[in-house]
Amino acid sequence: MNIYFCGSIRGGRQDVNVYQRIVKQLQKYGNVLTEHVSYDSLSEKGEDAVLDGDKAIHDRDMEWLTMSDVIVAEVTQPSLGVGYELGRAVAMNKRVLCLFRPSSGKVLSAMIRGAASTMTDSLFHVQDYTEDEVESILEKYFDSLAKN
Ligand code: 6IA
Repeated sequence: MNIYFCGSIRGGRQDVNVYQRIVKQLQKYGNVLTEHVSYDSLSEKGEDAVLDGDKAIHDRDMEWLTMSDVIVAEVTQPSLGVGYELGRAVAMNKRVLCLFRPSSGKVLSAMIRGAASTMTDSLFHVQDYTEDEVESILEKYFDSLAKN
């Protein structure tokens, strides 16, 4: 299974430790195409040094998004790029799980929360969680995918 993980880069890297915990767990279920989003070494400013530039990043990420079977996004730290990826994923009829931590004190965008449905067969889900629940929530989600 190809898994596309989304997390904030230029939107701010303060949640990188949570991204690492999520990616580590996701790797138990499939091939995480975007493992680099969880790298400590990737800073919100450093990307400017990339030789091929932003167009290459965008085009490669869209290719990976197209190849992916499921998209998991950590959406607590707002990011234009993550919002864009989610919109494109919905347009491609992809299965999406958004993870949000209410303990951050932030309020999730209505365009993300409002895109979700509580129906179990819905493709787009938003799950509130605490950091300690990362493993159990992902286990439950991927178990349910395996059954359907
Ligand atoms: O607007 P943001 O930068 O916060 O958007 C973050 C999202 O866009 C992530 O979920 C990524 O999938 C994607 N994204 C943004 N910048 C990059 C990037 N930069 N590489 C890959 N995906 C990106 C260069 C990093 C490279 C040196 C390893």
